[in-house]
Amino acid sequence: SILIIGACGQIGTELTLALRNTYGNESVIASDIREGNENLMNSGPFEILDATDYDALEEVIAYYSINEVYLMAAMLSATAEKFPMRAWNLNMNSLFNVLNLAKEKKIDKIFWPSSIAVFGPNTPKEDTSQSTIMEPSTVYGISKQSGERWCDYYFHKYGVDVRSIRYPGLISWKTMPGGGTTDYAVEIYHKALSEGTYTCFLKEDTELPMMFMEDAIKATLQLMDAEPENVKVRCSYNLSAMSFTPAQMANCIQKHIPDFKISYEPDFRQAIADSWPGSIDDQEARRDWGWKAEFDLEKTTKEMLENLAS
Ligand code: VAH
Repeated sequence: SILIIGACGQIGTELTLALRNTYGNESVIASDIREGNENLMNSGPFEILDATDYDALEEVIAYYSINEVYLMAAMLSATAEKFPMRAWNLNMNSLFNVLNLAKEKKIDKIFWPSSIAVFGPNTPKEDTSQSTIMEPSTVYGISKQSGERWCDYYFHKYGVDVRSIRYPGLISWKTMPGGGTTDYAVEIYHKALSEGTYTCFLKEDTELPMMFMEDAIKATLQLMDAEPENVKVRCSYNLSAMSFTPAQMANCIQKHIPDFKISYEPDFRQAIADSWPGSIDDQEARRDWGWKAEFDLEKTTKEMLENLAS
């Protein structure tokens, strides 16, 4: 059976529901440091679990005969800048726990999320390639870059089948993001509907790679279902769907809500966003396991506004 660690987070919640739809509720165990939303809590087994507690994790793995783990627990970029050592502890020790359980053959397969945050200020910013200069300047980015190196090491040294995706900013209507720099791209839709205005914490011309959650979940399941020999990248796959600026997003929303107004008050998250690429080249994911995005900004905006308004 499958264990999702961090099942109550922005990705974890939707991943849990998608996995339960695919494999059946009882085969997918959700776990997190706190309880999740009603939909998640009522759809299958749940365990309170601290991802940094090796013994507790080993117990859950044994109790439910877990053979696959999705490790979605992490502290994201903005919050990690406020609590560097707590972020490092959570992001790294949770990963070591899962990698070591797999090394001991107690888990067969792992999914672990990386991020475009692994790229830094001197990474080429347009169509950023899979292997390029990578000097992340955020705690979160350093933890994701280190995590990628460890995943690659455990695969080559111990044969651990760990698979990973460098997610762009993710946009969903079912869950709220928590402590990220791309969170404006979710908040803007809620505010457009509730107040007709939004004050954006990034500058209007800040271009960032983004993806609708449905595409991100589809990619995750596609990568996990791929034949092992086709998974040629074992640090983490670049993945791309769309790139846009807050101004472009506001224009797209105004096609649906003509009176919507946006203003800009950049905060500390501007420096984080400025260190990341504007667009990503994901040719390896397309080559190795047939990746293809469905949602562009227009389709995403339509989906978000329709579902949030209903
Ligand atoms: C963050 N949403 O903002 C996450 C993600 C690429 C961004 O890593 O930190």
